[in-house]
Amino acid sequence: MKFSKVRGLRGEVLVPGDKSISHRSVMFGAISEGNTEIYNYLQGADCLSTISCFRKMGIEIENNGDNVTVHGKGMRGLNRPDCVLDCGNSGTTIRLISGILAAQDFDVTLTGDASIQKRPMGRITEPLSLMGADITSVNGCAPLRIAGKRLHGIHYTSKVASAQVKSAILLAGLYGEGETRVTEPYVSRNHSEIMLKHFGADVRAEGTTAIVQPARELLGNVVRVPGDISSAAFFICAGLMIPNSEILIRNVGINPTRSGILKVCRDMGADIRFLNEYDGDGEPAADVLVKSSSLHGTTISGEMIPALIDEIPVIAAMACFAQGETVIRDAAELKVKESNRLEVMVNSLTAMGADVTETEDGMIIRGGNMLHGAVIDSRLDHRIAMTFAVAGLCAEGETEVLGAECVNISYPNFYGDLERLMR
Ligand code: SPQ
Repeated sequence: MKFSKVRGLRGEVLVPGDKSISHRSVMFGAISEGNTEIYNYLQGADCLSTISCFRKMGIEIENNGDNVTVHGKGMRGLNRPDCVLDCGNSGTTIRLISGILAAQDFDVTLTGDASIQKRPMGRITEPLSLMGADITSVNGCAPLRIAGKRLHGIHYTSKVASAQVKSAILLAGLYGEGETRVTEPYVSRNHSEIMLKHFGADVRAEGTTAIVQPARELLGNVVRVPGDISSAAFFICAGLMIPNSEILIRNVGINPTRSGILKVCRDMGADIRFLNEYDGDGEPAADVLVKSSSLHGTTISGEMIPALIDEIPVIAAMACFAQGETVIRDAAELKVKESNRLEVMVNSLTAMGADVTETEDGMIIRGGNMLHGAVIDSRLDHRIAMTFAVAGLCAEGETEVLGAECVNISYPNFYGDLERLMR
């Protein structure tokens, strides 16, 4: 798909439902008693993989476009699937489901696409094994073979701040004997803690430690999924960096453990305002108004990183249009996402004429150079494809994004929504 310079982006956009919250609503609904009604469920390929896995374990799930009903069968109601569970491209699906399956009374195999088969699974198999799970992997990667076992609680200290690791352990902890604690270096997104509480589990946080008690049952509930800030990020950054732009992005989730991008943009001099703020069952949301802004460089590191980990590619592109230097540190996790997002960003921005240097755990971007069009290989990574669609709108000449269709993972209508704003 090809992109070239626009005169501005103007109008309103309603981004699709949050991917992390959508996954969790189906998973937690499936192991709850009674029905879970989900509004604004993300119809991206990753969340459809989660639905498909639970259907294969005997859970009836009605998917009527945006709204999904899960007919939960309780914590012990899953059936042994008669095939391998395919998690597609979704790290969240394979890692969180593993926490649930480790405690069932059947064996199962989980796998996914070529990218999933390269992503590290030792980060979940190690703590789950310490809880008594029986999981075998292929050199620390999928396919994962899980033989359900009786589990017990642990206090696990994770080297990485990862919501997927934390959530897998908490889910296993619901089934374990005794309390389970997970301590992270920094707090990662807390959607599991919020939603498990909403479904009746005893979960709490103490600093960077999440604590869960074993549960006898969870109760199905209503989940209203806010718009995904990781999808909104492309419009936020595009609106700020493309002159003559003004975009209102409606119903964006602004949970503080996810909304680090807003702080960083404001630190860079961005004009961003909230028009309506509201609290949706513990997951706050707002309409976000962004206007073209004169940006300057900043430093992003430490505890800020987990709150904007998936937004770093588009923030890096935006930093090319900011005056001065932007330093991104402590972001080595980007190397183990759908692609090595550090390497791909540095190489692709350099191909467009940016002044970027890769470091051990991040990059340094010296902004202010005009970018020019290039052919960019998305590596079938949805965040990379959307980042370079946006970069292509303010570069000189034409930018071609290869594998552009991979946006269907998290934002199937992305290009249509972007086009409607173009002036
Ligand atoms: O689900 P997946 O493939 O891991 O998706 C990504 C993404 O960019 O959409 C990461 F590649 O988001 C992760 C995120 O990076 C989703 C997630 C979650 O829902 O719990 C947590 C983050 O991953 P991690 O490894 O930091 O826990």
